[in-house]
Amino acid sequence: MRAAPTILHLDMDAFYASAEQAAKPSLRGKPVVVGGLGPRGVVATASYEARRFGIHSAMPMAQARRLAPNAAYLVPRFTLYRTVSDQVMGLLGQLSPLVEPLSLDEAFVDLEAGGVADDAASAREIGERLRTAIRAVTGLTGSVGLAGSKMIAKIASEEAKPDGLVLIEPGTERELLAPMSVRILPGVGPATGDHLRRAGMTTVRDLADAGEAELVRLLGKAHGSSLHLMALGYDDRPVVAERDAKSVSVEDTFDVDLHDRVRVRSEVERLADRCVRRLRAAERSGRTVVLKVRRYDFSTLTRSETLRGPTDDPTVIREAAARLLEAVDTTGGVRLLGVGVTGLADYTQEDLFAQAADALSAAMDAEVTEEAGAEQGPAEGAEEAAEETPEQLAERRWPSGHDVRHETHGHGWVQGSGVGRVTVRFEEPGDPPGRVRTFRIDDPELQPAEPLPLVKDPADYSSWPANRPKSRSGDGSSGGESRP
Ligand code: DCP
Ligand code: MG
Repeated sequence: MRAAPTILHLDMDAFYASAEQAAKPSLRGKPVVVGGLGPRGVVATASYEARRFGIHSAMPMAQARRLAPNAAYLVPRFTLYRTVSDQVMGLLGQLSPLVEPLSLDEAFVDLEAGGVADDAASAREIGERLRTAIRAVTGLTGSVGLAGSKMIAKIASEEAKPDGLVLIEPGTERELLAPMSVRILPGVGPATGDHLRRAGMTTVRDLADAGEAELVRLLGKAHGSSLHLMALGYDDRPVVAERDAKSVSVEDTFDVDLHDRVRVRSEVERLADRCVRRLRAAERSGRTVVLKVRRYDFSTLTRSETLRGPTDDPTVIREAAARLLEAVDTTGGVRLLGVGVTGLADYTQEDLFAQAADALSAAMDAEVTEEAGAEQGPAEGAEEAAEETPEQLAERRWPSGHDVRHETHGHGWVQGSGVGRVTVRFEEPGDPPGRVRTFRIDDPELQPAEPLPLVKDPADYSSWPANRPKSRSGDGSSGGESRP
């Protein structure tokens, strides 16, 4: 625990939904639900407008549709969210070498280690400037918590939501936590929460009063002791940067489950390459390659292979991941894939001969895979189409919410599709709401398109935070209020 509130926790507000609202001007201020639209679909997130109807993450999509039939329902677009996430993480990386990302939209930053804050006043100023920078660069809002520990900083950012900043002065943690539900503490899920409630403990104060011995009796040694420390506001965990982490991993959830084995293989390859880029950026190498597969039924398995020595060689890691995939049955469909490297070291100690041999065989394999991929893609599509209804065909070809480009009308997004028809709204980020037009689903002038940047002409934050960037497009005024 430190004496100054220099641990920062950032969490973007309604992240996927806000990104969609920024991309689609007509959805600003409207209920938007992002998630799986199929029969097994669940809500990934809902805009704050949709949350007023009671919609929240992990709710079945069918239930959300009953609660808010008129909300916009969109499938996730992970490429867009990752681009925004990279921009946000880039800004954080300029504040401190110690940035610990927890997910696409969430990270801890050690401001003291970055030399940008050493007391409450300087921490608050950096927190506000960060919120301004995020808004200027991404067009989205994020909430900031500042405290003397990770646990309290995370609770603070939750209190700050949406679009705010909360700073908790060190020394006041216990008092702050006391009236809160036990569920606020990390590691207390619904089951532990129930267990504690049956023992008469609902608030953090109850836990602190119960004492360590009682909590250990209820929950076991490890969990009981750590919960007792947390109830007292005590949390000494350091912010761990990727370069000091024990592992580096990347993963992707797919908009629709992958069935085609060739596609699954090529996705694993792509993830392996992305993992290597992260590994190299952190100047690390690792010895154990891990493959993670979540199947259509949410069953998740991980497989790992340990190499002779640490490596950061893309072909070696790609090959290991591919071997691990061979042992996994993916016939029912794949929802998520991940590739990671653990057992990290700061150096590479590779059997050079083995590496060269691996590289050669991988290069030969890569050619084969590419050819097979080119053949397989359309064939599989055609096979599936035979079993699809016209509505499903239209939805698969033109997924709701995806970007399109029309030769005459310009950039737009799919608002919906039905039998033989697709409805497109033509608008771009930063524009006023645009007009809707309907086309035949095979209109040759209509093509799928890549997402556009959410901010057309972003301010230059490359030397941030040392110098304030020149004021441009609203920068300099803090977006939204901050609470004490
Ligand atoms: N997410 C998901 N499934 C979940 C929870 C979240 O796919 N069960 C995705 C969608 C979210 C993103 O992760 O936009 C970030 O998760 P958060 O918990 O931070 O939720 P939001 O950013 O959407 O909202 P909040 O403003 O409460 O942070
Ligand atoms: Mg969030």
